[in-house]
Amino acid sequence: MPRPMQRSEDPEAAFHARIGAENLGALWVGRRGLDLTRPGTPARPAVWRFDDVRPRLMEAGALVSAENAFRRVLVLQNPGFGGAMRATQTLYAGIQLVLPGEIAPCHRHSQTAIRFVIEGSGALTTVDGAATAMRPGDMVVTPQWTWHDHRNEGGEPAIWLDILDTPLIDALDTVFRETHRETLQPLTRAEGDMRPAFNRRAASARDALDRLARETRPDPCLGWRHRCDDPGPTMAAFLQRLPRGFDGAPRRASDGAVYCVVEGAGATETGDGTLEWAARDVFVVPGWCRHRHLADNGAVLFSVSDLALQERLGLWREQRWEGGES
Ligand code: GTQ
Repeated sequence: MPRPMQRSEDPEAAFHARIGAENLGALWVGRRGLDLTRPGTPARPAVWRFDDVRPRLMEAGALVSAENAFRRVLVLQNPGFGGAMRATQTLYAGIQLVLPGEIAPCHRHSQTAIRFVIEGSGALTTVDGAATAMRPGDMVVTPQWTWHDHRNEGGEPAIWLDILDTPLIDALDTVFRETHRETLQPLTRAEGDMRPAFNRRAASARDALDRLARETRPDPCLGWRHRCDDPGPTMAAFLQRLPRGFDGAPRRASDGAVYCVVEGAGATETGDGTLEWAARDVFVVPGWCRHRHLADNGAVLFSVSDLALQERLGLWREQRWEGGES
């Protein structure tokens, strides 16, 4: 009877072991069994319900001040990344709390930040010397390397969703960050001086969306979707209306997205479970994940993805199943 072959006697295994020590690897082995026809993001469809997150945020509020935490944020960690600070492969998302009278100190960084205001009307963000009020539904952009601080001058907690391109900028090894010598930067300009405008008021995006809904037919997969002016070189932001009774056609796109539910309730079906969501919840649809939206009573969704960068690189793809075929 032949002896079972020992590892050391298998010339290929011995080869791999030897070259591994020389920082070499065999491509045909590393790829074995992988589906190389499509991206394989570890990101999973996920939802964070505001009613679950808010009490945790208030606990955090009792534990640490905004100033001591620097940013008092609960990070939305996609379960596919094992506790890493990623909502998708390229986007970071977190829910930030600034209590009445508090300050989140001034700093700047090479990432672009988008804030979508969920609760409270008393907060202000200052971006490069110009202050803007943050009201529910507003999208406030902090362009890369602009000084920014937040303060709450009102009487209620201010809560917003932060979306940053941190995992993307980190992948390029280009994360830089600087703290301002003062907690609050001096105000040097009127809000309107900022070009391009860094606060895309909720009302103006809603006007654009309403116009779309009046003048066009809803897209079978997306309903009506308005693309806001790109908040920077990497990310795109959308405001989208799913009409009453929406029973969307399946679609997938190479840009994974973080959604915040502005109004209404509904569900998003994926091959990896159904996400049920309502106003103020946040959910993630990973890149190239086939999904469809449902909204019996209609809904309005805000979303952000890395579409702007994918377009610049000529990489963006989309696939739709509009004819009802599977
Ligand atoms: O408000 O500047 O959620 O720098 C993460 C990093 C918020 C901010 C975050 C940040 C900020």
